[in-house]
Amino acid sequence: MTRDAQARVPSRSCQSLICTHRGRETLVACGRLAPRTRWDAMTELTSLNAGNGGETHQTADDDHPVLTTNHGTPVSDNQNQLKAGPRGPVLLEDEVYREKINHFDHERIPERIVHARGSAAHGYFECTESLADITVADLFQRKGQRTEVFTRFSTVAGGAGSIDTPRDVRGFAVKFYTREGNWDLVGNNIPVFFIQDAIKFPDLIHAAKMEADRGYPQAATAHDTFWDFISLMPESTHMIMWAMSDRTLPRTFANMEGFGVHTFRFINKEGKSTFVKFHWKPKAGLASTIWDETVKIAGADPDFQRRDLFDRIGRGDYPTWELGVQLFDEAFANSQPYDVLDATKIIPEEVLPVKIVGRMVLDRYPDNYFAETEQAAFVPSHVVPGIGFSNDPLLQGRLFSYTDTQLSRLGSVNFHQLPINSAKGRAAAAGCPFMNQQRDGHMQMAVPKGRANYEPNSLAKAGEPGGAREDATKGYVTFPSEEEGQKLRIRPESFADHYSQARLFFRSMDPAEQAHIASALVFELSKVSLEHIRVAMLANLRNVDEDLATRVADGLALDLPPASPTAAPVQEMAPSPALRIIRGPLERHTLEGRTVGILIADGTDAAELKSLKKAIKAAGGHAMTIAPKVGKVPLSDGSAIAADAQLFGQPSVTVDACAVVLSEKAAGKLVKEAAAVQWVMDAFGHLKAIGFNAAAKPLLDKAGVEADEGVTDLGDFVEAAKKRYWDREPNVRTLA
Ligand code: HDD
Repeated sequence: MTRDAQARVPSRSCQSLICTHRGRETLVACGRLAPRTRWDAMTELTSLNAGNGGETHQTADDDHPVLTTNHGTPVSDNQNQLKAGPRGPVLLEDEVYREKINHFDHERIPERIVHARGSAAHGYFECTESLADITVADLFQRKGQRTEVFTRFSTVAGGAGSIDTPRDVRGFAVKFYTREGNWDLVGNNIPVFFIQDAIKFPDLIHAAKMEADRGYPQAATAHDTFWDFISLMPESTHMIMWAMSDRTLPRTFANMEGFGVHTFRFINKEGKSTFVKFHWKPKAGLASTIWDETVKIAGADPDFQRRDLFDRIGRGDYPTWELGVQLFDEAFANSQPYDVLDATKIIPEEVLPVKIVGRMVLDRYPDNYFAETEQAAFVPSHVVPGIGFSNDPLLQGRLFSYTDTQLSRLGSVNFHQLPINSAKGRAAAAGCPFMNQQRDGHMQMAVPKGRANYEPNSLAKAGEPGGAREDATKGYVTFPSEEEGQKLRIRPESFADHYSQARLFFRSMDPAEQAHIASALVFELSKVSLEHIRVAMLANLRNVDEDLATRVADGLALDLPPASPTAAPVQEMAPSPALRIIRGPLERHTLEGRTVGILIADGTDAAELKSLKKAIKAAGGHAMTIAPKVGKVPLSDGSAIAADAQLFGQPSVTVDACAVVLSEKAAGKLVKEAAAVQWVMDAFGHLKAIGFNAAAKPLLDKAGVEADEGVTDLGDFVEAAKKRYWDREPNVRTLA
């Protein structure tokens, strides 16, 4: 009898009671509860619920401490509300129930207005090259010095419950718990931004997120309001080139670069300032997905990237990045054909090389998503001695916004006391995360002793604690840059060039990447319902590159409009091959950290499977067996293994390379199984290596796999599996 059925059974004359004991249910015999007095009945209920009659009941024991309320009162029954009689009304005095539900009702906090969907991990930063002559920042002083970090990756536009793989910029926020306080480097996986001045940020985000009246699209940028805003903000054109490129389709978090975006300052012990731009370079290399693959991943596994982060850390394949800096002075800045204070510009690496000064290893995932990932507050104005800001107006605007948003998100000026935000590097070094005379406020966790809640005071002279004092020698010193000028709301002329670097980016790309950009623009603008917006975008694209504009116009079946007017002449800049993913300096041909899916079924050759798995492991890869039935796959030698995943739940989009190892009989069956045919077809269409044994050939034929360099027998497969086959692309899809 189900619980529902039982609950309906009791009649007035024959009461039955359901007790839940460790998830099991017992029907208490009718008649046993005939109450003598209310108190007797309560006592009896309690004893019944507390495990009479040999029923297993949850009790505090060596494995389980005593359950208590939030105020520490031990709880005797966590299964039933307090009632007046077994079938009577619930009593208001039930504090155990009220406290539990009251807490539950308030479990959610407002999600981040942007970057709501994210995943994070703990790790460390290690200085590999001292920067002691450039900055006093403690974490860069000594080679080998380690600093704890917490790093959160995010999408920008979607809500917390959206998907991991929309076409979107990814946040790349690092909190360094240095011995001199927390430094938050709150960057993205793209080195430029949409706008030059922070006052436009609310407009950008309103236009990018779901449309105000209809509440969709979630996470996607392919819609009217986004492209309307972009078409009217030519300064966003460089960022749009990046956003339409494969950069916004990262394979995993571990395969992304990160950038501080703005120009910052380092300040050394002589008080000298050096401008700096920060770069994170992934050890696993840059890798992206193909649009069709991305769309399918979103359906197959909306949590693909956060799962990968956890899996990698679980396997010991710790995501690792090198930290690089571009260092320059005022003279260099003045010699460039753009303004280093303009966040829509890069300094090409070919012009100013990136110097590697450290590495970050993420080796521990959070214990609790809410307490750590959700409550982490990243605040770009949180810097430490030796690090300062430039006058970039986007950066300056950000310095206000982030503290402000934490007040509504986390609800208190004391958000710095939450464990994830607490300055634990300083606590370890100086014995205390913070020392000052700020007091009280919502959710104050500290219990400061004494009366020194003001400064200066002379209480120490009377033997009382006097509290902390400033220290002009060790404290944070702002770089004393000289500033003067009229108060104006104006954009400098040096910010007027909106197209030269967009052109630089597009022309630096590999032809395959250029085709992806053109195709992405066609896709996105095809989803725009207002034709004048498409036309306005085409007019802007003509200033980037005629060929690009023509390809997009052709894909939209529109005539090319005249180019839009430019505020400054478009300059020809030398291409920067360092910007490429495909055939670029960070493309890695390797199996390290990557997953190879092996499709197996009844009768798969045990020896072939064993040697393939061994070879994948030897190459640093992770082998995942995938079968129509997950529990038990009988192999050719009479043995059987459990598969790692089931065919329908693990389409080939979720793995990096694909092997098919089947018996003739199983292949004969699988040619009639759409999921198996699609598994192979997608692997081919997504330009992945496919290794197969002879018996699997009919499945490859059914999937339309054509012979090429990436389609091999099992012997050559592991080597072939280390890369994607970009040359195959024109054979499998039409690109703009
Ligand atoms: Fe921002 C969050 C990155 C411009 C206002 N931003 C946020 C996060 C990242 C960035 C990675 C998520 C941090 C986390 O994981 O909690 N934002 C950037 C970059 C920008 C940028 C790289 C330009 C270079 N942002 C920007 C501007 C403003 C904001 C110009 C406002 C003037 N950003 C916010 C915010 C958020 C935020 C509303 C939302 C949640 C939060 O701060 O803590 O305040």
